[in-house]
Amino acid sequence: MKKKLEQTWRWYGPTDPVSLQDIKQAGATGIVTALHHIPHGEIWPVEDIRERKETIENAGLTWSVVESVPVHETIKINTGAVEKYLFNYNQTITNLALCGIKTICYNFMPVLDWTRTQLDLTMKDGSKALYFDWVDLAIFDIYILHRNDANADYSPAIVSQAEYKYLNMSIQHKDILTKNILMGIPGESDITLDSLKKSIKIYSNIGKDGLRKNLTNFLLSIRDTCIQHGIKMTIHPDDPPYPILGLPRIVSTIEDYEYILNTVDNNFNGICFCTGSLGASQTNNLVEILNLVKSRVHFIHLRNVKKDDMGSFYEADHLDGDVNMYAIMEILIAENQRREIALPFRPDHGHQMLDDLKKITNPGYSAIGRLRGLAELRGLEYGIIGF
Ligand code: CS2
Ligand code: MN
Repeated sequence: MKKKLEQTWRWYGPTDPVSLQDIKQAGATGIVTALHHIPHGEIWPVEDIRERKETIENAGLTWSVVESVPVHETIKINTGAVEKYLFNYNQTITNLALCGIKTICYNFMPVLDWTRTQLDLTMKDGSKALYFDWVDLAIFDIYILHRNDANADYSPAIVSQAEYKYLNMSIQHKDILTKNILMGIPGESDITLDSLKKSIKIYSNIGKDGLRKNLTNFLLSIRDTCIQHGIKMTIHPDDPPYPILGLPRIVSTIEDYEYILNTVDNNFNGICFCTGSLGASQTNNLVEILNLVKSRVHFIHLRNVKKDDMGSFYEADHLDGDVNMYAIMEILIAENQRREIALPFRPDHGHQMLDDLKKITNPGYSAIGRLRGLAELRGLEYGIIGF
C-alpha cells in the first residue's frame, strides 16, 4: 500500500471561527498555525508555543507546520537592526524545534502578503471567491497610491480601462479596493498607504538582485540553527507571482527556484509548493517546476486559479482551474513514497459557500469551501494510489 500525504488545515488559533472540532470533522489530522498575536520580529516564547501545542493535541490533532514565522521587514531590506531580528528569528525557530515543531513556512514578499483586489467575486453557483483584477490594481496604483510612473507598468488597454472605470467608481468602492489590497493576515495588522509608499521607495533601490542577496543572507544566518535542530524551512511563493506596485519579486519562476536552491544548497532550505500562487502566472509550467524542486518540497498548498486573457484571475474550485491537479498529485504521490515522514498538504483557500455565506469568515479560509477542497483532493489521491 502506498503512503498517503498528511492532510492538514490552516487554523488561525483560538479566535478562528472554524474550531478544532470542525477541522476534525473535515478529516484533517494536522494543524497549520502560527502565534499571530506576537508582533512580527519578536521571539515566540516556549510557554506560548507549548500552550498552543497542548490546545491542538487536546483536540486529538497534531501541530504539523508553522505558517508563518514572519520575516521582519528589517531583514528583507537588510538595513537597520538586522542582527537583532536575525537573532530573534533564530531563537523563535529554536524554541519551536524544542517543542518538536520543525517545519516552518515563511515568505519573502516585500511589505504585502497575498494581494487580491476583490474578496467576494460571485461564482455561477453563488459561492464567493477571491479575485485579482489587473484593471483594479492599476486603479489603486495610478489613482489611489499615485505611484510615480505607475502607468508604464501596465498595457495601454489596462490603463484606459482603469481610467474609465475609476471615473465611474463610487467612493465606497474605492475604499473597499484600498482595504483589500492593504489587508494583512487575519489577526495581524494591515499595511497603511503611507508605509506602503515608503516601502516602495526603499525596495526600488534594493531591486531584484538586492532582495535575492538579502534572502541569501537570511538563509545563511539561520542555517546552523536549522541544521542543528533538524528544522525544515519552506519558502512560500509570491502571490501573485510577478512584480506588482513596483515591488521586486524573487520567488515566482523556475529561475527563481534554481537560484534559491542552488545558492544555499542544504535540505533545510526548502519549499512550500503553492499551486494557486504559482499557477496565477501565464508562463509558469507547474509540472516542470515541481519536477525540478520536488526533493526540497517540505510543505504543499493545493489550490486552483482561473485566468483570463489579460492575466486577471479568480480562485477556482480545487479541481477546476488552470492547474492540472491530477498531474501535480501524481508527482507528489511519487515523491511522498521516498519520504520517511508523510509530506503535509493543505487545501489552500476555498470558496465561501452554503452556510458560510451567512457568516463572517476569514477571506479564503471559511470552513465549507476548504472542506470540499480537502475532500476532492484526498479523493484524487486515493483514486491515483488505488485501494
Ligand atoms: C497563504 C499565505 O493565504 C495564503 O495564500 O498561502 O498567506 C501564506 O501563509 C504566507 O504567504 C506564507 O508566509
Ligand atoms: Mn499558498
